[in-house]
Amino acid sequence: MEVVRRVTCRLLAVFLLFCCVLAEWNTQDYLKREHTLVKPYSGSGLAVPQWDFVGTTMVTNNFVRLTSDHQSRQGAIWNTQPCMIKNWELHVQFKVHGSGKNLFGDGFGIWYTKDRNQLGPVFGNKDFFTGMAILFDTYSNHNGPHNHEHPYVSAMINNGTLHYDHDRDGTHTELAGCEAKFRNKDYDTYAAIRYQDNILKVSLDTDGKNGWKECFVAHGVKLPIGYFFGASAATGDLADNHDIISLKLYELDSITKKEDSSDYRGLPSADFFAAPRDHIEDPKGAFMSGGGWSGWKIFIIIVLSILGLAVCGVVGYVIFNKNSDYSRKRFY
Ligand SMILES: *[C@@H]1O[C@H](CO)[C@@H](O)[C@H](O)[C@H]1NC(C)=O
Ligand SMILES: [Ca+2]
Repeated sequence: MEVVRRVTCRLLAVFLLFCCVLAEWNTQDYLKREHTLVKPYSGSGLAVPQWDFVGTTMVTNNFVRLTSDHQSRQGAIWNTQPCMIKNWELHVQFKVHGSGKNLFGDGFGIWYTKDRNQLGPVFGNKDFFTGMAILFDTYSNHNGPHNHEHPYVSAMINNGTLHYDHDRDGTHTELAGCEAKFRNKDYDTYAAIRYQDNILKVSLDTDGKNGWKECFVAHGVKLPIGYFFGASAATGDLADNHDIISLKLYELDSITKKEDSSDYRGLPSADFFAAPRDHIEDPKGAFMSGGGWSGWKIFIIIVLSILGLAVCGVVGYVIFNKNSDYSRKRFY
């Protein structure tokens, strides 16, 4: 049995290595470097390639701090390259933390907008923006009864005419949202923003379970190509450290394939609000799960199946030989 074990282990090791290489190859293939911010941040010199820093933002070796835990700060980072990809998923690793136990704020935003580098009152970005905001609001400005707790994650689509109303926590302009306790965690916290076939889906990994949990889905969201990704944060009377650890943009395939050849160039808009639905646990790396059966996925499944069969075959063969050894022993 020693031989069986050794051969099986070795084969399994090769098999796993192969899987890892494939997985890595996939992810890297779809990762768009020009819209991605990962450690180490600075290239040669102090500048961070493809990203602008405005306001109170500062870079360290391990994080980009949009605001520190001090009052009245505004900071942002903006991608210098417009996004010409139609379907994408942005993975954000962030950390919001500070000394405040009950009083902290205000939160941060992830942006896909026409304008960039303009500081302002909407979590550090300008008001009356044109594009999409995913807002991570940690402080409840609402004095009346609440229909949700804070921190609260929500989306807002704007064609430049809507005002974000802090006094109502943006509730009357929000597309959809969910509560999420993402602050002061000692594990890593992530958000995934997927925009595919005019469907916006935000998932969170903020429970330390290494898995995506759906925050909301909104249908009929129209965003043009050519806008910019950014992240901003603000503190007011209340403060927090708002850190971005990484931003990774993956290109997705269209599932419906019904898209016309022309790219959408109109104003951002949203048809209707998402119906409330139950939270679904997605495996980590969810950006691959919703992509339909594209060619490379089928190819990988075939390769893995063949490898799996080969492993079974070899193990079976070795065991069979062992058994015939035993039967031979019995006869002679
Ligand atoms: C902009 O959005 C507002 C609110 O959704 C809407 O009433 C208005 O018609 C839009 N304007 C344009 C030019 O699309
Ligand atoms: Ca608020």
